[in-house]
Amino acid sequence: MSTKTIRVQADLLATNKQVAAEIRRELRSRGILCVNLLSSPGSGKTTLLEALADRLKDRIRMAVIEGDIETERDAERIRRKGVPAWQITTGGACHLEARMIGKVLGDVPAAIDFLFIENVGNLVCPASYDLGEDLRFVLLSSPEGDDKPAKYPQAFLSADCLILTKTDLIPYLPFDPARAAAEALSIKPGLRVFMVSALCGDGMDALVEYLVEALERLRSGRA
Ligand SMILES: Nc1nc2c(ncn2[C@@H]2O[C@H](COP(=O)(O)OP(=O)(O)OP(=O)(O)O)[C@@H](O)[C@H]2O)c(=O)[nH]1
Ligand SMILES: [Mg+2]
Repeated sequence: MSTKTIRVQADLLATNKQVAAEIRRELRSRGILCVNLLSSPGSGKTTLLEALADRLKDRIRMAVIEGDIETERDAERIRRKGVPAWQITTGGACHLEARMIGKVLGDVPAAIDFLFIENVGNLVCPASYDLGEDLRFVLLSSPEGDDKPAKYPQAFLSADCLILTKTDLIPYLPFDPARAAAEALSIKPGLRVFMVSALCGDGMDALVEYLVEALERLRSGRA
């Protein structure tokens, strides 16, 4: 990579960081907890959000910003749950950037508790872009293999929580959740680990409890 390319990349990330900081300030002033979901395509991000919508409804208000290269499909899935959702289509870019979130932010209702951002399915590029979130979740599904944290370290290093998804499939796969968690923890000590089957509901209560506690901390200024 040439020095010029490296400089342009560094400038881009610095600008992104500034915009992300403004978004974070704005959302915190509204008392909204923002969570950025990262994973490979198909790890279960939208299914997890659908399951959260089912569990949080009548109790907690959420909204979702969806990121994909093409189609409105994920936003449509979320809207079918009665949750407001906006679709950002990047037209080829493999990650969301803070300025894209900034464009949608004005439409997000003030009276919500959680804003979830589903990043473009990709375990590499999204890790470098702060979107103004308070929490970053990295998802790893059992069919992907338990060797992925060391192969894609930045995603795990930048995350607050590791969500091991599709745990209902573990009996049929050579996937060792303890190995995946230990490898991720060796990259990012202190990472919170959850094991979830969004389809069956296993592990969802613990995740919801964690989110609600994080919201309470944010609102009491202890975030
Ligand atoms: N068995 C099982 N399948 C699941 C689970 N969660 C998601 N899936 C399936 O995995 C597939 C992909 O799920 P999505 O939620 O669309 O994955 P995604 O991460 O949002 O995918 P992209 O948006 O394309 O990156 C779907 O066929 C889901 O039904 C789970 O807990 N168990
Ligand atoms: Mg999705």
